[in-house]
Amino acid sequence: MHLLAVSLALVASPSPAAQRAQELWYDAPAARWNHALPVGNGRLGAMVFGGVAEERLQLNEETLWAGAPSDRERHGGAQHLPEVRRLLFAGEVVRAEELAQRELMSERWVRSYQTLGDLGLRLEHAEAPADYRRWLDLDAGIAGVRYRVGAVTFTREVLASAPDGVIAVRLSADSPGALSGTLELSRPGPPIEAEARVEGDVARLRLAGRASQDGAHLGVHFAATARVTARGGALQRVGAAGAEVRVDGADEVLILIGAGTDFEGVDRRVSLSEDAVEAAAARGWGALRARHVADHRALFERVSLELGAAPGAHLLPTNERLAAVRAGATDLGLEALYFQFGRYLLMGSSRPGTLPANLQGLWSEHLEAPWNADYHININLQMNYWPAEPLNLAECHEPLFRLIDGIARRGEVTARELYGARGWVAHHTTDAHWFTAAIGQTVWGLWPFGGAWCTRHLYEHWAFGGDAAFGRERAYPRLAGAAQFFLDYLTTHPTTGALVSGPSSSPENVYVLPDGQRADIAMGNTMDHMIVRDLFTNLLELADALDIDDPLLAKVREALPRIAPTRIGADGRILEWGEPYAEAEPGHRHMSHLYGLHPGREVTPTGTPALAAAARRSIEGRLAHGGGHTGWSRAWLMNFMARLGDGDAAHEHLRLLLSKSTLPNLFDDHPPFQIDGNFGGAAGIGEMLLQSHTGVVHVLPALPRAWPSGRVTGLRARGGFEVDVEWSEDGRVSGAVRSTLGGALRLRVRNGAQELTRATAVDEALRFEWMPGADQLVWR
Ligand code: FUC
Repeated sequence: MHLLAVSLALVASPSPAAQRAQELWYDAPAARWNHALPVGNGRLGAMVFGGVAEERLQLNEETLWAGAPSDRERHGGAQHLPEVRRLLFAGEVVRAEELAQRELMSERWVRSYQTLGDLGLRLEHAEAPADYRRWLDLDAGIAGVRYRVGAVTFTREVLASAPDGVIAVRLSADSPGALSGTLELSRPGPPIEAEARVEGDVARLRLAGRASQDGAHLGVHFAATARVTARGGALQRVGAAGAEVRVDGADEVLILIGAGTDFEGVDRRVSLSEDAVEAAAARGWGALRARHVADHRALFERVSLELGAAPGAHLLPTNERLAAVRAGATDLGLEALYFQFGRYLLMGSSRPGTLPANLQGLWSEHLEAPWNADYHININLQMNYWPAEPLNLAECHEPLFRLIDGIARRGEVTARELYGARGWVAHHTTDAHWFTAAIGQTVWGLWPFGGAWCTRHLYEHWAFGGDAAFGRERAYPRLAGAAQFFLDYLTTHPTTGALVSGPSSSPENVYVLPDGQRADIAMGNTMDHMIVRDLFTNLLELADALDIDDPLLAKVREALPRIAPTRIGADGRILEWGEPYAEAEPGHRHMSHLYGLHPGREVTPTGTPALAAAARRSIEGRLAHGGGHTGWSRAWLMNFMARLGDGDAAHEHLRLLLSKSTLPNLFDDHPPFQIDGNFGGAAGIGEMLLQSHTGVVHVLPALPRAWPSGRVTGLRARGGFEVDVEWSEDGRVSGAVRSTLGGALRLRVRNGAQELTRATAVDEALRFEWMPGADQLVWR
């Protein structure tokens, strides 16, 4: 809902130029995967290369994982826990670490998420192409290619339809009979079955096999179908293995691709490949396209952002705009495009009923992806979902809740076996089978806070949308189970008497002991406590609001103030560990001890100014030593700076994200490609425009000087509010807040001293205006 445009008509609806601005485009085919353009429907994805003589669509199906669920728990590991803790409290850190490594850790065996394969097209053209253009229209959700050969213009459109469950590719030409070439489905790696059949005027290419890695670990069975029709032309089976299809003299070619697996023991190979493409074919291209665009726009157009792009900026190819930013330019149009691209990617990789967006969303050409393209839950997966609520894609959050249900179930075993605790726990990473054991090295693996961090997403979904049934039935039990674990797990510090965590690492950093030895696990790390306080606070808030009566709550209330507080070191920075150890890597990419600033909410400039100042010094310390070198780390810095109210610093990190950590197709570069930075970057722009984590709807809390004027519609704030804002060079800010739940609205604008409070009714829209000179905030 665009309040400004629709209900209040303060400004005109987006201009055609603004609509064209929602496009990535290039004047040459993708030379590499990182130049290709993604389409996705949450379950199926394709990377479109846009070649002229040879087109490649690299395909994915999100459940195509090698490996199977297996029991990797360290059964009985809990008996060693007291000794590891005793050694750590006694300062015998190295011995503690050896014992923990030997007795608590499971082998690192995770298997990879894998590519489905490629659709290859070889097209016959007599001459070299001219007027080439390929694009990704974020607003329609369609990738396209257009070029001219001689007098004939060829057009290609590719979409991944959520309502129809297929990828559709349509080739056309403006002259009859101009399309000739061959098509093939293939897959790298182990042998697979590939076949082609032609029946009448329909060809069907089929690919089937089983995911494997290192031979021994067998994963899901998969099947893919590409159904090909060629209007006006002829189809025949060709190729050495008879697995290719040849098209001759067609006016138009339509390819419908479906794929499924037997993930979680449910065999959906036929239904999601063969049946899905036949059903889509019965609709025809026109209806498929229209249904896709309507479904896509219903989500995408909830939010618009204009930052006053230079006129004509969109006339330059996206890679050239990126190169200009790398050379020092600021491109406001590209910043807005990056924001919307983040929303587009979430829609494409995470829809209700699907698996969550993994480290690559769902776009991966590998058989062994970097970090297996798994679900790292020591920041990466959570970052993927930072934009979901504020950027108005709440339903795209749902797959994460499915993951939480999975790890909560398996995490009960880990809680019992590794810690002798009730409730549930998950460590630093998981996969599509939801394992929760501590795997690999202690420096990353011995960190039992991944699940608790995930639960803040359940809390946020409730806080933004106010769905009481969700709060009661889905959020509360998960938060309560995690809280139960920590009530059992936290231990009393022998000298301070405070409740502390441990043994655990501060992800994934190493500290230096006074004698020069290095270690990673400790008792009482700052992030651990911030996460547990966050969990306890969220749980109590949820229970209060929903009138939940549970004996657990009294214990949580009693434990909360006993958790060791955050400490500031002699150098003014927040201590990362319980003791003032030196970091082995002072520019480390993780800034775990700042969790309370973001995504948590216990550190705020107004509520805890000393901690906020110490957080800033901690950030400066990391940056002075090369911090922010991974894409996701840079994106996190944007969010921190926005929470500190420093729009210029946040914007500088956005510029650095674009110039140092962004690939030609705007994918985030860890390096290599990892999607978290895209989502964290989009969320960071959101945090610059609107915040609500303190209970106040704070409009433009971190507006940089680089954005003197602009307009945003459809952002969401906690408490069920939707906000439209417009600001101009003279400093005036005006906008509207719509309440979806009714209830009290507290409103603040920029750095204004005033806060307005008003009771709202459901669906009531309130207009406001702020004048900077007079620092006056009024309802209009
Ligand atoms: C965390 C990070 C790495 C990488 C990996 C997938 O472990 O420390 O940088 O992003 O996740």
